[in-house]
Amino acid sequence: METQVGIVGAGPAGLLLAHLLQRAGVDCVVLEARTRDYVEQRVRAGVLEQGTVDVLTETGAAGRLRREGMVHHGIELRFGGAGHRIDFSRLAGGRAITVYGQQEVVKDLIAARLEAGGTIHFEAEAIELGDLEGGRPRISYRAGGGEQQLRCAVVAGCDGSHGVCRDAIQAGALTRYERDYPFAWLGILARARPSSEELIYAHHDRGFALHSMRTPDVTRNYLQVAPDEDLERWPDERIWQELQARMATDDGFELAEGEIFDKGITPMRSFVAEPMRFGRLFLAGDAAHIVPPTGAKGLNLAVADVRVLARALQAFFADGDERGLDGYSDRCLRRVWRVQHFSWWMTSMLHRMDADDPFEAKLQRSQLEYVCRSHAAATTLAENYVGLELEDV
Ligand code: RFL
Ligand code: PHB
Repeated sequence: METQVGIVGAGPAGLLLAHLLQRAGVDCVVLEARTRDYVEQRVRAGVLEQGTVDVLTETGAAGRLRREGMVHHGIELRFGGAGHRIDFSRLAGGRAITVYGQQEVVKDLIAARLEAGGTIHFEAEAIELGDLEGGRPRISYRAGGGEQQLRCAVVAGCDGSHGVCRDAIQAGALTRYERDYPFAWLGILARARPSSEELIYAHHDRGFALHSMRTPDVTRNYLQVAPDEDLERWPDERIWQELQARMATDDGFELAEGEIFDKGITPMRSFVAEPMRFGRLFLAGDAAHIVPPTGAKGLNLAVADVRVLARALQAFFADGDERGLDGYSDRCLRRVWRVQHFSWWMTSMLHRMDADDPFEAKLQRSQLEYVCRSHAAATTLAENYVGLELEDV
């Protein structure tokens, strides 16, 4: 098999890249290790920045998103028994976020590709990349019980944090930056109506909690837990009890409960691999970087990478212009580090850090109060949360 761009991974990064390339007349093949059903059901992020919604809208992939997505103009920070609203309309120039599940974006992008006559090879697992520094890279993959090869001019490594593309880069060519956090998130989906119109980020002595949603009948809630937490120790009653305790306010807020139909633990990690290019391989999304989910940025950062990459590839294949490809890594990394800082900052401000460090707890509380009182500090949170424009990064 041969193509112009071999895309490894059908997550948001790989699927959006295929969608943008198809519209630009660049030929590509998508290889995905899992089944279609698996990638369409995988529960992950749920907050789309304005820029993410814009690109899906401009390219005709936002029909259902426009109908079913919930536009939010603020979030609540809750601590000390009271809520404090961060108002995006006032602080972020009218930009907003849209709450719409990542797996819905994935379903929409798969449908868009198939409708446009493109294909996605599911159950096709890339195992090795070759000749990345030459003109005809090679992707070896397993499919249908045998091993096959895809030849292409460029490889897009969109295979997430556990993929093979990053590891195909020669030792010494990559620098890794990372930070682990001493906690994880236990996330649930429940058949319960949202208890607030907007997301609630709660800082509490018992640990962080987040109230989010997917539809008018389904909520998504998270609890800070130990990094090695065992799900078996969290029967539904304990989850609700803990959520109620961490979300409680002095005026008697109660979270609506319902049947829990999905439960999982998400590790918290910050990671960047630099540069995001090696020869003819370009990394995008989680393959190149991971952020802790407190800033709701992972999916949006993947989308931002791919927008830059699609433009660069279009110029390369149309005119042989390599400037976009040469600038790809530096251009993306500016946003990546801004988002890394924001995600680390939100994580550090909102979670219970070291229980034995009362000094740290006082600093956190001071920071939270300042963010809620100061127009400048609230603006910093708001403009980063809704997503910075490229020129402001
Ligand atoms: P993805 O979505 O991980 O997609 C990568 C795809 O590549 C496939 N793949 C391969 N295909 C072929 N050959 C191979 N050798 C392959 N190896 C892997 C995988 O099956 C997969 O389909 O990466 P992408 O596209 O970069 O998108 C990034 C986002 O998915 C990610 O940033 C966010 O979802 C992060 N994230 C969350 N973010 C939030 O804001 N809120 C959340 O609640 C949230 N939950 C999560 C998450 C990430 C998680 N992972 C990656 C551990 C929960 C989890 C479990
Ligand atoms: C979600 O709805 O899954 C969600 C919302 C906000 C976050 C992380 C996850 O910061």
